[in-house]
Amino acid sequence: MGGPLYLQLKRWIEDAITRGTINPGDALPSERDLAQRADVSRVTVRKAVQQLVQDGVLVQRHGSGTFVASQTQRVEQSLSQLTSFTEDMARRGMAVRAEWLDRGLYVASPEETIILGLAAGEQVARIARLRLTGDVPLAIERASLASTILPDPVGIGDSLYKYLEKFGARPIRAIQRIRAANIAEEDAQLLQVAVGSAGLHIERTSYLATGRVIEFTRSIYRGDTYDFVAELRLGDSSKGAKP
Ligand code: 16G
Repeated sequence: MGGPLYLQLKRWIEDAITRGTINPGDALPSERDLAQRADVSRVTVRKAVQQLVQDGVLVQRHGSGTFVASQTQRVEQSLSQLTSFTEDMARRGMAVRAEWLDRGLYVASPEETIILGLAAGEQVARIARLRLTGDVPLAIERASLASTILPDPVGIGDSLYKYLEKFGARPIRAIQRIRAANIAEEDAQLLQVAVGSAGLHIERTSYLATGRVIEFTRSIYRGDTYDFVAELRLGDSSKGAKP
């Protein structure tokens, strides 16, 4: 094999994972061990490992070492049910967690003011989360809600919908718009995918029974982990047609 040493080592580690010599979840041998086995310097090992972490092949956990990333299972989400991320994952028996990227009260943007039906100058609660199952990041969700509904964005706990439910403010209807997107640099890093990878950009506007908009969320989902599934039925215009 040719090319710089760290790239050769990187390929060697990738091959070991493909062959099953080391498996998802396994700890990578120590830097010193790898350097000895491959007869390269520790700097070379570090460089190869850094690249593999960037590519999402390896994950580093502070204090416990470097591991082979879990293989991403594709997740199917129905497009006809208004469910929360936590519920979707619980139904599949998958452990779910969130890493907070932002939560706080801000002066609403003109777009938020219009969509959420706020008064001019009113504050908005913004929550941004990286959603993961185990170590695998699936999506980034950035939600805006009226500050009257969510005066304390820090207090929501694990699930936004569970929190809203407590106050009788869980949405009962939503409009969701989905389009293809190439994942930009900052988001790609959070989602552990290469910059420009395929993703799904989703906007959800959710409503209360009264018709009031309760949530406006922009999300970016990894294209390699999510399938959105819709059930289609024969429309009204065909009523009366013979089966
Ligand atoms: C879903 C929704 C998101 C909502 C979240 C609440 C999509 C594309 N997005 O992920 O709009 O805010 O669920 O989840 O489905 P939580 O109750 O677990 O916080």
